[in-house]
Amino acid sequence: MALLENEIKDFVRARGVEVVGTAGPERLDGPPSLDLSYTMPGARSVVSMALPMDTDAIYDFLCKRSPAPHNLDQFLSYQRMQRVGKELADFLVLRGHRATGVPLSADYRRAVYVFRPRPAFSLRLGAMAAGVGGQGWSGNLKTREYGASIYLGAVLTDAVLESDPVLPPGYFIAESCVKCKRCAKACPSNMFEANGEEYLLLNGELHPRGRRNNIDLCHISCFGLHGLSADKRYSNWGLHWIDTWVGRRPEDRSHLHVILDMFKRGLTVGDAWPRFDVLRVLCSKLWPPEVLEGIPGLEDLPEEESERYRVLAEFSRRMGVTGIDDYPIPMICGQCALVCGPTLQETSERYRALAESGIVVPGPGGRMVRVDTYEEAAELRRRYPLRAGMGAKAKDALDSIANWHRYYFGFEPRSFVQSRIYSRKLRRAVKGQRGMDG
Ligand code: B12
Repeated sequence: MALLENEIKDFVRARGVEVVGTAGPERLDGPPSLDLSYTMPGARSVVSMALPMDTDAIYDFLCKRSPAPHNLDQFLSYQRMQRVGKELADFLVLRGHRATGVPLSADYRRAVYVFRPRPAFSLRLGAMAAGVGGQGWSGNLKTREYGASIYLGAVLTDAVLESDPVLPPGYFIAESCVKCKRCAKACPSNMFEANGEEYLLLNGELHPRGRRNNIDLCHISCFGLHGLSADKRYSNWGLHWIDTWVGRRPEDRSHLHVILDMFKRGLTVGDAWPRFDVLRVLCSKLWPPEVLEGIPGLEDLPEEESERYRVLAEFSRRMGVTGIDDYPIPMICGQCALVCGPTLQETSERYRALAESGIVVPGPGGRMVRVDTYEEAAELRRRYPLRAGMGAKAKDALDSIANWHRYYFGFEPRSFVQSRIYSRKLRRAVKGQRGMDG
């Protein structure tokens, strides 16, 4: 490996990010969101980095003890990744190159249907190209070191970097996912199937993953609009249910029904925009040190749940987001990634923790209460309904419409053309493979 690549890795590892890889221009033939020039004109290479999620915080989350440690872990880790990205970009500039850190989420391309987000640059695809990991059954990027429970970051540069070796297509699927698929069981809205594959085309190779039913289902559970599993045995940390989905397989509903249900629920909860906005502002930039001043680390997080919420609400407020102070928990799902550990044994332990964790619903004073059965949860929901006032609902509906329009709505000819070309190549490759399979 050449000198600059080694320097980059030493630089990143010295800042505590152990898993790092590079991909040069010959490795970047794939879906449109692998086009580096969309984010940085003239970029030729990507440096991909992965940080592990905190394991104790994952267990607190999955066991329904508290969602606060995992949320704080995400807040701090995303900022840490932004900082390492910025420092690495500055380092490359000092070496005479151009370079930029990539936003860590919510940097979507403009689209007519804004809720099927296409990132400007896909960190998962970058990580696959740079040999940091491979696609797991859930579509999450999986690493040998930590499984899929990771945060990804990347720096793009005009330097031509030597590429690291990649994992062969289907590496994790064959090695562990076929025996496991706990991720599919951990998704409350059944966004993807435990059986049936689909493919991603990267550098001429087809990478398998679980067939997706409908990506809107992922938004519905990840943004807390419906958090109850179809078998009514466990939930995520979301506040709401879509009543007509209870006890049903949401994936059996048509796409149009799912969209209508998503709008009906999302536009009446009263705090949908600030819940998304925290993620947007957290992931889009490196905040100045004042924002983190006095915010405890995970090990110093107070024991009392309301105190923990105060810490998270304060963090959000310093980033300019208000309106979710009573329950400042933006990351309420992601269970497909959280259960996926570095070994099959760890994954099955995490899944067991989730499957036996029961259901959380808002109880007295809106505080989340954990119960064992669906009947108890349904009774609490009847006794303590969460109802936003008309004013809050109207304001939030207007904020949501205005801001999704402002940041994400539009038509981009370039993305449209790239997408058509990629789709055609993918169809051909899949047909070719089926032909070879006989
Ligand atoms: C959009 C998004 C979401 C959405 C949608 C999730 C999804 N499944 O796509 C929501 C908000 C629901 C979400 C949820 C979660 N996310 Co998220 N999310 C992203 C984001 C911004 C882009 C994901 C992505 O790469 N999509 C594009 C491609 C790869 O997805 P695709 O649909 O499979 O692509 C196909 C087509 O769309 C097409 N295509 C690709 N690009 C383009 C572009 C255009 C224009 C067109 C037309 C087509 C097209 O080709 C592809 C293959 O055929 C990334 C950050 C980033 N910038 O990369 C984080 C990211 C993927 N999320 C992450 C995480 C951790 C989560 C959660 C666990 C929640 C949490 N705790 O944070 C869950 C996991 C859900 C899941 N199973 O994926 C991590 C992933 C870690 C990992 N191990 O992979 C990332 C990388 C953020 C980070 N910085 O770490 N996420």
